[in-house]
Order: sequence, then C-alpha cells, then structure tokens
Amino acid sequence: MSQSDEERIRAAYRLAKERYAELGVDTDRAMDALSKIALSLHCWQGDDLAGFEAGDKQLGGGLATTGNYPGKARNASELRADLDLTYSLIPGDHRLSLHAMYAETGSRRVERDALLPEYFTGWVDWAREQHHGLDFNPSLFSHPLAASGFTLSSYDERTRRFWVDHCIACRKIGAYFGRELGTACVTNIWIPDGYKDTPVDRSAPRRLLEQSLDRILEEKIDPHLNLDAVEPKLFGLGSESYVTGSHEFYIGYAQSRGILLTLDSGHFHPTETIADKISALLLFLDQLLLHVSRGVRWDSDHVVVFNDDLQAIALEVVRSRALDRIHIGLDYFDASINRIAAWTIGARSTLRALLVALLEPTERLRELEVAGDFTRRLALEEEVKALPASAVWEHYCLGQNVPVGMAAMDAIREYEQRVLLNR
Ligand code: RNT
Ligand code: ZN
Repeated sequence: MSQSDEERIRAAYRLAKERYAELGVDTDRAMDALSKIALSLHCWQGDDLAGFEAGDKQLGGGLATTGNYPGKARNASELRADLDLTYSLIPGDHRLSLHAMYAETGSRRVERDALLPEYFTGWVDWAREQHHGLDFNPSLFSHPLAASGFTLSSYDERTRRFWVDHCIACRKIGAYFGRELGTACVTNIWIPDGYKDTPVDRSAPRRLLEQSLDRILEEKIDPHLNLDAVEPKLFGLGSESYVTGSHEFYIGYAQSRGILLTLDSGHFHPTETIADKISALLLFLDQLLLHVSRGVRWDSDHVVVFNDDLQAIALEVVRSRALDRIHIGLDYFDASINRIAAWTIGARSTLRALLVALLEPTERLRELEVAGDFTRRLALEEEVKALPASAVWEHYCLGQNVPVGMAAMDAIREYEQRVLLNR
C-alpha cells in the first residue's frame, strides 16, 4: 500500500473517531474489543466437505455443495496452505473448526469409531505454530452406516453403537486439542436423522437419541479442555417432514445436561432469525455456539454476507455483553467461487458486522427505549446506519496488518494463478 493510501485511511479514521465520540462511542475501544473475538473458521469450505478418508464417497446427510470451481484442496497440506492464506487476509487471531473426516491416517483405513488423537497431530502441530485454537465435529454423514438416514437415533442397535463410539472418540480428540493448545475445544454434534415423509412415531427416535447422547456424555471431561455442543435443525434435504434433533429436543437436552446449544442461522424457518433467540437462551444456558451461515430460501449455506440478518446477529452478540459465553463459528460451503475468497469474504463480513455492533451507541438507544421515546430511538438507529464505520474498519485492517478492501482479492488471485490452477 502506498504512503498516501495509508495517510488517507488514517485521516478518515481521525474524523470517524470524532464523529463517534460525539455519540459517546470510543472507536479505539471498539477495535480493541474486536481484536479479542476469535471466529472459528470451518475447514470444510476448502474442499466441499470431502474430507480425507480413503475411497470415493458421496456427500450425504442432506448436505450439498454446488459448483466446481477449480483448485479445491485434495489433502491436508493443501487445505492448510489455503487456510494460511485465508487467515493472513482476516484481521485478528482465529480458530479452526475441524470435522472428524479430516483425520490424517496415512495409507491406513481407520473406521470412524476407532479414531484417535494421533491422527490429528498434523493439525495440532500446525495450529500450535499458527496460534489457532481448534474446534471439532464428529462426522455422522457420508458413510454407509448413515445411508439409512439415521445415526444416533437409528432403530438399529449396531448403527447406534457405532455412532455413539464415534462421538466418544471425538470428545477425546477434542480434549486432546484443548490440552495441547491450551484453549477448550468445542465439539459440536450434528446428526442428519429424520424422515422425508410424515412418521407415525415421532417419539421413539427422540428417546433413542436421548439415550445415545447420554452414553456419549457419560465420561466427564474437564470443560477447560472440551465443551460439548448439540446442533438442532428444523428440516433438511431428505428429512423434510421430521428431524429427530429438533429445536425443542436440543434446547431441553442442552439445558438439562448443562452443555452448549448450537444455533445455525440456516436451520430455522426462513422468516425466523437466530438474533432474537440469543438473549432468551443465555438466561438458561451457560454458553452457546453460533453457526453463522446464509440460507437463500432454505438451508442452502451460501457465503455469509453483510446483510440485515448478519447485522442483527452481531448486534445481539455484542449487546448481550456475554462475548465470553458465545462461540462464533462459520458454516457454509460454496464451490462455485474461489474457495479461499469464500472463507475470506464470509469471515471479514462477520468481523465487520461485529465491529459495527461494537460501534453502536447502545447506551443512548437504550435510554430512549427505557424512556419510551420510540420516535427518537428509530431516528437515531437510522442515523447510526450511515456513520463512518468503514473508516474504522479500514483503519483496523491496517493496524492488524491485513489487506484493506479489494487488496485481499488481489492476493487471492495471485495464489489462484500460482497454486490453485496447478492442482
Ligand atoms: C448441517 C449442519 C452442520 C454441518 C457441518 C458440516 O445442516 O449445519 O453444522 O453444516 O457439520
Ligand atoms: Zn451448522
């Protein structure tokens, strides 16, 4: 970046700082607060959720990636190289969320119920070197024993046992991540279980799921090492009429067992937003995990963009004053555009939305609300939308040593030419 570009960013920031100060907002403090937020990037954007297990397999469980943009990562070293570039374009220090399917077992075929920490040493060494915390997800799809559409809530005892053992193995791997990296791993369980058509017995699979989860959680693990989360869903592809792990099921389960609930922004009715749910759930649950995603008409997992939905989520996260109780993960997969750009755009937009939220004159707005002056509250909210948040964002990127604006895309294009197109 040229000297004059830098000077322009600094000058714009000085003006923005004054403008925000008039409303009682400290921009330096907002940037400082943002720098402490770690997003958990999802490893599966880099290879369309293929993973590294031996053999050809189809993506299952109602998960679908569309597009065939060239250059997807074919192994762990390629995925890590792509991630290194991605992190270098995102301001701040962030985490990685891994799926069990990304184990490195060499030429050995290891069944998912037999996974061990040793198959993740490559990831842990890399994470330690790059200062990333690790989060984890058992993989209960894209597997012959998930082909029936049921896993932890299957009527078949052998199938249930296999997936219970897989999840038990995953919690141990999560604890290993936590121990090695000195930051608790959030291990998130999502299952695809459900019926395409209306079932007769809605209750039995839920009772089985409850039993399976209790077996999985039987062994107590130090929460400084591993935290357990469960992720509900309203419906999925192939489970349009019934999902065993529904919202009501998992809210009750997480609350009664003292574990985390995951809110995926694509898992609700399309007119519903997870923003409104955070304040209610935080009264009864200790911690939450967010899967920030973007559904277009359905749970389509489009790249997260700076839209009203994202801003509402960011505002609620910040207003909750519970940043230490909310883990923020990303969850989407788009194979129709450059995958590194998809990661970068979604992560930068999420951080930018959080910054805008941190720059909100919340106290002023709250005073108006408490006083019943909804007219001025609305007027001020509209004014706030046009404040120079982008000047603060650019200054933040500059201070964090990451590209400002479209320069991030220049770095990705260069990498595409040099690396991705040669794969
Ligand atoms: C699926 C869930 C789940 C997955 C990942 C790959 O609907 O959102 O979180 O996207 O585990
Ligand atoms: Zn999700």
